[in-house]
Amino acid sequence: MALDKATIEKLAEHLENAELNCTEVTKITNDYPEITWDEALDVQWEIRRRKEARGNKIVGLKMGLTSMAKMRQMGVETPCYGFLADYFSCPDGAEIKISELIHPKVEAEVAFVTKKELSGPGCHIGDVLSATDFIVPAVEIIDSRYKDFKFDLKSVIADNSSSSRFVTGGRMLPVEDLDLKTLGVVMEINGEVVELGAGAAILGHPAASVAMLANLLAERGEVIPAGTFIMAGAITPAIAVKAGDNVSVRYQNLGTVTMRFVE
Ligand code: OOG
Ligand code: MG
Repeated sequence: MALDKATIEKLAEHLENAELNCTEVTKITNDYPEITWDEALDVQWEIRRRKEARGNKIVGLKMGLTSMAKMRQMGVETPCYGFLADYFSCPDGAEIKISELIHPKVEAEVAFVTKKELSGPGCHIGDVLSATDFIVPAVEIIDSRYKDFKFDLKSVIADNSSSSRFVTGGRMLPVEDLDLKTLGVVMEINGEVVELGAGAAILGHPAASVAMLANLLAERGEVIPAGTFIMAGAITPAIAVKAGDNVSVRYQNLGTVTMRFVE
């Protein structure tokens, strides 16, 4: 049974309210087990529409579940995408309020900023590299609205792929000055190394993730416009944080991104 427009809108309102009010909800496939992949995306796009109608700007896109570490951690086998709203963006060294979130986790990522439009189908790594203006380090703070961070792929897609906050910092470099496959990252919390990894963890090469995003968007007649900020997905598993935690992620050649979690 296909979900009608009113149901898509109701689910979008339900999930967005969970985000805005910091309340956990049960996964939507419990009540709508028949929801399709496309309908889950309809819910995400409706949340995006609601935010834009309220005056929020969309400032970027993200891929998620692009590393084996993340797929294994969350028990899913396919990547997903989401959008980034203006108020998700935090400066380097930011104090991030735990009270505005449900059960945040941090992820070490790299972001691409494009200088040319990217469109699928058939978008590949070469297209992405030639369309990239620069690479900049980014740490994502994900915050699934689902109880205990437990979901299936359709539920997480509808929930804007757990998008919540992100911090950019370090320094940008042109893509030709980096080996994105071997790019090392070290995540430290309160001075202790908690995770480490290399760019190849993201679908073999972080640019493959951006190509996949262009190809997924093409299925809905959308493109990645020039000048888009895109996070390619976590290199390491996501780590839960609490008030008082100081997070610092060191990137090979790209500097450090830091943030502090407060009450
Ligand atoms: C889904 C979002 C995953 C990533 O980088 O893998 C994600 C989740 O695990 O809650 O952003
Ligand atoms: Mg992420």
